[in-house]
Amino acid sequence: MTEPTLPSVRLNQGIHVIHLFYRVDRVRWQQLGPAESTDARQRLEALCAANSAASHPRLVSYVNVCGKADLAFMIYATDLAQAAQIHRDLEHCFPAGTLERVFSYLSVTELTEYMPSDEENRRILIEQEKLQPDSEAYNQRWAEMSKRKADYEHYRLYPEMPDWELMGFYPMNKRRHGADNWYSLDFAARKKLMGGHARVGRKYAGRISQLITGSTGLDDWEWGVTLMAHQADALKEIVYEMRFDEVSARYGEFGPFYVNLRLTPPAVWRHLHL
Ligand code: 76R
Repeated sequence: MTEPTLPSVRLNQGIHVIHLFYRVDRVRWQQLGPAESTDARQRLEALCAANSAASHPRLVSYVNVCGKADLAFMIYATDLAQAAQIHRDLEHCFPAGTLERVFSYLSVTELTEYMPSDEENRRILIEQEKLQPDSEAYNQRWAEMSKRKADYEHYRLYPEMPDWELMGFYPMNKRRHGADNWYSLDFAARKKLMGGHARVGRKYAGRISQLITGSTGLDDWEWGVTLMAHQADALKEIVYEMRFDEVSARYGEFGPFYVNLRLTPPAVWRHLHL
């Protein structure tokens, strides 16, 4: 394959994430010889292997459960052109006319506006932990907090998502209707509401690993929600519990839900009888 000569299109920070959902045209697929199916699988395996970094570039294959789609993919890439190229190379793995795209989503990783500020962290050390500013103990705790914050921010921007058995995806908006307009709340009110949201979310540590990617101005919804899980009840419980939280109850609007199994290309082929 020749090197793509695309313009480099990078973010100030973070990476691009693409979710893709395809149906396989079974009638067209039946017309293929066995060698064509094997060739397609091998091309896809090679493309996944070439894009298998822990964070990015990364191409991960899934199958959709229940048939809203057959195949699903996630692409993670620093450069939009690289993400776009992986998308096209992925489609190029398949014989012409065999793939029909049923849903796609473009979003980017981002830092949250709602993390504690340095001033709030300083107050925690002085008022809650009763440390003397500039004492050795204070400086040590400050260094610990700063390291944790830097690690956390790095992980938000350059996520290393686990290959758990399930990947749930849905897009969402914050409501902008009449009295329920998220965007007319002031920052302090939004921050307080998001604090409640995060408390619910943290209860699912170990059962859910979440990736919230921003897509305002990039795709038809404002965020993509990707939830890795080992079991479907974890997906159901977190979404159910969050529905009672004011941020979701009052301001959340949701698009279609896709539940997908993580399978490598050979397992995808066996599962879908390709
Ligand atoms: O990043 C953090 O952990 C800080 C706290 C936090 C923020 C800022 C957080 C925690 N989220 C944040 C932002 Mn979330 N999240 C969702 C959904 O179905 C629904 O009702 C909502 C879909 C889930 C399931 C979820 C899970 N979160 C956001 C935003 C952006 C809002 C904005 O900027 O205005 C959206 C749209 C959103 C939606 N969230 C968590 C979780 C979980 C599991 C956590 C805890 C993560 C952890 O501490 O490890």
